Amino acid sequence: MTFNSSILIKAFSVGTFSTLAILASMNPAQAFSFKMTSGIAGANGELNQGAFSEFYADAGTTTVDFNDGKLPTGDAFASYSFSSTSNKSSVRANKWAPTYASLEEGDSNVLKANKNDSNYLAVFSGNDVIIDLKENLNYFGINWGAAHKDNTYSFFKGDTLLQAFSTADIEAGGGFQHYNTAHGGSGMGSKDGAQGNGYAHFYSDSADELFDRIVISQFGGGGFETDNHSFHVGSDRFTGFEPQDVPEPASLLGLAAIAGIAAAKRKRSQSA
Ligand SMILES: [Ca+2]
Ligand SMILES: [Ca+2]
Repeated sequence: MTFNSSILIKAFSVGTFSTLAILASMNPAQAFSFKMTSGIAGANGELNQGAFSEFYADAGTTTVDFNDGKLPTGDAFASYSFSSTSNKSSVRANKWAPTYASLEEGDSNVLKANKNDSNYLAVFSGNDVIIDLKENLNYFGINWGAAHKDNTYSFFKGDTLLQAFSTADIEAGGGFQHYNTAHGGSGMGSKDGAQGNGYAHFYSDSADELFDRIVISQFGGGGFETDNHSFHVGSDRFTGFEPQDVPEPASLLGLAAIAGIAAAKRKRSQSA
């Protein structure tokens, strides 16, 4: 069975306020925090593999770099699957790959995006990627690149949606770490004709927000490009950063995105 999120969003946008009230109750305040950083270069100093998490070498951390051209499935610690068989979303390599930026030689103020030559994950509308984890996590980090409006992450514990984040949350939180001038871009997630990139960290502020499933979605045009996913197991809050307040996902489209994901999950449950 295929799932068309755009139809659901359209239906939702003319929907009822009672639906909004239900969604609000699904989204407890300040469940998670996020932080955008530069990330770090590859383990041997490689600049052309995108950005990695500053925590990737820590105990209890698993990192997926997609460099073998496939998604980990089956018994993998992080098992990836698609919400539909449309084949729009995939592991690939091209100029849109998320980038790591280093300081321009001889200039301590100018960040230069280094082209990522490796495979990465691209997600498109109607073909979500679902990541099921073997254990509870308190941290998920990604090199987020070529940002578009409504790139969306949703964090679940079992079937309960804990929180979702989209491009608008990053913009509200200060924007992306750098804007890659190697290719054009406009609209949310872009600045001065260049698209946002950086290493985004999402983490639990308490033991009540541990998660074991992540859904990666794009709503609308453009793709959602990411690389170097890092997962950290935990039984309490993530201690790598101090807790901080995060703006609630405020836009109607943000809520519609959550509704679409919830509906997709119900469909999967029914067909399972
Ligand atoms: Ca890669
Ligand atoms: Ca994109």
